[in-house]
Amino acid sequence: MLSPSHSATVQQTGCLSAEDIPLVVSETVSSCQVIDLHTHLFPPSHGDLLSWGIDDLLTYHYLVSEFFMVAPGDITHQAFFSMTKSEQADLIWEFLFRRRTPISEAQIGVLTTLQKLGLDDLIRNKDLGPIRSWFQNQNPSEHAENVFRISKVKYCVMTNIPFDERETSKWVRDTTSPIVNEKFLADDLLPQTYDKERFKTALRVDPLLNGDWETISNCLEQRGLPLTLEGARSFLVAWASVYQAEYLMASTPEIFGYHETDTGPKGKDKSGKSWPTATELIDQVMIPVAKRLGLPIAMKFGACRGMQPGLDPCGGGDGVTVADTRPLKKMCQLYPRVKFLATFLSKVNQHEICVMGQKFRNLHIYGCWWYLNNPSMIESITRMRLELLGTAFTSQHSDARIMDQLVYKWEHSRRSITKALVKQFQQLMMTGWMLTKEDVEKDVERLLGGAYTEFMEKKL
Ligand code: RAT
Ligand code: ZN
Repeated sequence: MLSPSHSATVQQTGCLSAEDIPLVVSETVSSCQVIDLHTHLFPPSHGDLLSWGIDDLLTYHYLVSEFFMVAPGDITHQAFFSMTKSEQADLIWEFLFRRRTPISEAQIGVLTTLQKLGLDDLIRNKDLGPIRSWFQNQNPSEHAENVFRISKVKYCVMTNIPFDERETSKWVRDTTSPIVNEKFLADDLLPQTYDKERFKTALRVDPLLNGDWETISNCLEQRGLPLTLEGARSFLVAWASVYQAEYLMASTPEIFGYHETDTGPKGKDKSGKSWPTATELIDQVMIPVAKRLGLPIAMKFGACRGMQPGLDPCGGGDGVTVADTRPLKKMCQLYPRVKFLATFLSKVNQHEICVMGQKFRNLHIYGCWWYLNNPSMIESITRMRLELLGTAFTSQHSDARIMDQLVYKWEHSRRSITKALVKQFQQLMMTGWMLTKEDVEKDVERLLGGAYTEFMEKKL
């Protein structure tokens, strides 16, 4: 809601004055429902796959990495990961929140989350016990809905990995349930009762981009499919239908080549025959499946997996690398009718990828991913994107792994997006352009999900 004085200005002229901009933009951004187009969340009906609550928040991999920077040397990675989750959380609380000022983005994020959940008094006492008790008293389904409401997330897209048995067991009865004629048998599908308006799905296909035929062929074998590229296509078609996927997605390995930059097969099978290359798996499996099902492909570039293997148990061992943008350029050129969504992890890649975003009608840039999901970087990257792309991009996705993280990731992102937009609108108004509150609402809605929907719906 606008404050009375600002409402008055708007009502008289229909147009905003330069002084109105900060408040109007901040109120519009903070009240707009967002589409969160990449998360690692699951519905409460998927039981232990859904992470939520204070112990999960505190043992999030960003915080585990930060803990090890300051923890005593005798707490080894091995010793830490053999503790219970609550013991790990206790240590992180002690070292990062009590002995030091919790000033990093991930640390402030925990506190913003608790504050927005209404736990201000408990934060003041810095006592983890009562915070833990509060979470223990929440019902997971009601809590998830509360988090959606507080963070104003209309829906989130999950990451659904057909190569991961822990996940597939929530959708299909057995690890050996067969795929016949590109389908699972109806009797093998487990009923899904979750709220499909809140949780959408995406089919994750990393082993294709990794050229990891071993993982793929093991899964084909389990499902009674031939160990061929055709078998791989049937596998993905069957899973896309189980999940009702909104898009295919993958992150690339650190060294990722495609066509002229592909370095060849990544291994051999037992008979000594080379595995298919990543290029073959992309061109002959991923692209044909995307075309056939009419699904876009979301790609994430620039993760450097396993930089610190000691942190791998919590998913925190990965680093960042400047990615080669040529493979994406090549895919956009070769397949102008296939839609690609892309995000890059390195700050260094951001300018290059903005320019690429202007050149290809089948490319949509989204989000400030992972190590970029920090206020200063979101603000500067969003500003650059506004300058180069107008509102034809998606400003953020949360990548939340813990349900409660939606609260802080969106609260903090909204603040940074507001700052970037205010500056850009002020530039616009210096030209004498008449801007209404409706214009601002339309632009904000685009940045927070509308541009994604427009891209998904547009005909190429
Ligand atoms: O952001 C993260 O939490 C990372 O660990 C990755 O999972 C990344 O988001 C990915 O999707 O690969
Ligand atoms: Zn992710």
